[in-house]
Amino acid sequence: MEKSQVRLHGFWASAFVYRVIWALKLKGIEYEYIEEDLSNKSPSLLEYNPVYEKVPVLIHGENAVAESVIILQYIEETWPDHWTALLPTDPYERSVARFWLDFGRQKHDFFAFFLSSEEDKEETAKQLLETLKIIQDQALGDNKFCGGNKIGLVDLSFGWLAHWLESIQELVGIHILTPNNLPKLHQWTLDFKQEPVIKDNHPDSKALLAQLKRAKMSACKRSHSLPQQFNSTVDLHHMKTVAKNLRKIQHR
Ligand SMILES: N[C@@H](CCC(=O)N[C@@H](CS)C(=O)NCC(=O)O)C(=O)O
Repeated sequence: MEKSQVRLHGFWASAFVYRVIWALKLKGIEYEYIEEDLSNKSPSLLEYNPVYEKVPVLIHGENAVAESVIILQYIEETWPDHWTALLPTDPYERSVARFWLDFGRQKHDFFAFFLSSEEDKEETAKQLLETLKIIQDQALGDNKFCGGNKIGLVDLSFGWLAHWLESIQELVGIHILTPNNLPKLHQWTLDFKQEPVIKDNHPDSKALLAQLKRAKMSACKRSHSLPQQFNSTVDLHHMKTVAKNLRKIQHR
């Protein structure tokens, strides 16, 4: 396979981008990585993802694929037998994996926790804990990984729990994903981080923490009322607005 056939537009601190990097590396797919300056996006990124204008975008030959979870499935379907399978072959088990991929897309407690203020951080932490319990009890169960004994697309999609949540917990000052609160999910993060491809490919934790701090401060400066929107009845519209504002200022 020609290296130039596969290209990935990304950003170094993005958990969405890392999902794709991990999938490509686990599959042994060679690719060219293009780092984007998100405050000054390349014409190619705007051309390849004109609707959302976000990374990651995967270019395969003449085709551009956007949205991390869709890219993950594209990779699996394009190279099903390359090195390792990342989705079950059984249609029902595959549908279960897709359910969890979709679940991750629908949940926004992570952003609420990240952007929480002193006043509402306990409440957002509680909400996030509920979501993590569902992931632990229903998606992971008694398995080592969500896909059974080996890592799969669902694990990759929850990869933000491993490095990003650690930094965010430090930033907010509340630790949710502890061995006491979530013993199995905590063990999952340790196992996940031990996988060679994950171990070798993640953002530097200090740089990530600094980046997240900058992003949160800018978001809060931009809108005084912002953190108050994340109360127990977090509303998706607000979340989307906040996430959009956050992304705009994130890379200044
Ligand atoms: N739902 C998208 C989210 C991607 C996303 O939010 N990417 C951010 C970087 S972490 C981005 O490109 N932001 C630039 C912008 O919104 O202008 C996915 O799963 O790929």
